[in-house]
Amino acid sequence: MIPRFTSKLRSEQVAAKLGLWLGVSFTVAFATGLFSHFLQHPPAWLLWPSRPVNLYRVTQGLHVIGGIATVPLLLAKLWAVYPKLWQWPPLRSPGHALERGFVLLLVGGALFQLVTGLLNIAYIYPWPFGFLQAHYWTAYIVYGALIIHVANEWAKIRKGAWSRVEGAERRRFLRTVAAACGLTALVTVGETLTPLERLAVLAPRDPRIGPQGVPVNRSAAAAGVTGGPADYRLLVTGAVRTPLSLGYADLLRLPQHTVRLPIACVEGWSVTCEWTGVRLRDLLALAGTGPDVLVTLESLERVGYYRSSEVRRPHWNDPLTLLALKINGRTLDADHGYPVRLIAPNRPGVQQTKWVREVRVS
Ligand SMILES: Nc1nc2c(c(=O)[nH]1)N[C@H]1C(S)=C(S)[C@@H](COP(=O)(O)O)O[C@H]1N2
Ligand SMILES: [Mo]
Repeated sequence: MIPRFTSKLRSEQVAAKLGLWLGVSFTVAFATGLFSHFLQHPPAWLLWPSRPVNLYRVTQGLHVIGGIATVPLLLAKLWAVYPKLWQWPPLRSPGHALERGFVLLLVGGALFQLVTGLLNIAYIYPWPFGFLQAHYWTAYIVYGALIIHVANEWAKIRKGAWSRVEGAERRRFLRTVAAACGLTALVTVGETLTPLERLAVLAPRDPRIGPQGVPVNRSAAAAGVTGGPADYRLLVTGAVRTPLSLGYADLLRLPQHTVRLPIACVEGWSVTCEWTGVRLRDLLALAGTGPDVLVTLESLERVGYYRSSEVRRPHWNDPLTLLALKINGRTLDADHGYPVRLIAPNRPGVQQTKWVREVRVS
């Protein structure tokens, strides 16, 4: 039997408004998501700039906080259009069947993106597939289906999305949804917007909790990194005139610079710290390298996705890019990459390699 839907809050206009907001949110998520992906997997010809310093912090904050805040919005939209599931006959024509197929893809894909995104930042991985691949490819499916949906519904969107909604209860309903989204953002955004950090009660990361007041994703113990500075050597190898092998004390004797840069994790949290250490470009100059080299950093960590990272010219040449020895004036904690870690502007956290052992030039 087909259920009867009696709520007066539902209307084409309400659905169109919610759809418009979702369209904006999904566009932001898609754009910032692609930015993050291609920052981490750039084609050979692509040189991302190292400035603005906080660009990645902002785009990834938008991606994650925006995604979290979209949850109430998507639920409201699904509630508003849910009676359509029961339309009869379910398929009127091949064209109608195709249209419904795309809606199914859109709804399924949108739910998939939000659920996998939320679980990922909560460090829960109850699935057999790789999060990155699945979240990345589903984004194209969802956004493609969204464009088709907008084209199919254009007449209703034009009529309903921009005009004032009829009915005081419906306007109140929409205001409530907007408030729910705003509140969700407000209690999470503190994980990246430091002045609001005390409000970040729902955020999976409190930006104040961790060794030296800075969060850690992978600890030294988890990465299997041990050993003191006595046997530590930083190697500069590859396409250099003079390969280097520097001890911890040698590094401390090189010119030290202090910079303020954020760690901006792909999971959305970020914190600005004051870092002190040796400029990567000074080290490269000491070893003698060409002007257009590619630098690969290798960590003391033996296995793990983020044990190595590439640094292209805009980043290694930036005077803010350091092989840091100190954080906020104190020797790095083992969990923050002691003895040496990379810190560079406009760069995802996963590429801020900790426990650097080798600087390989090619
Ligand atoms: N060698 C190594 N470096 C690493 C990681 C790692 O797993 N291994 N994690 C990265 C990630 S995901 C982030 S967000 C930053 C966090 O730096 P922090 O632990 O000092 O805050 O380190 C990065 N550097
Ligand atoms: Mo991260």
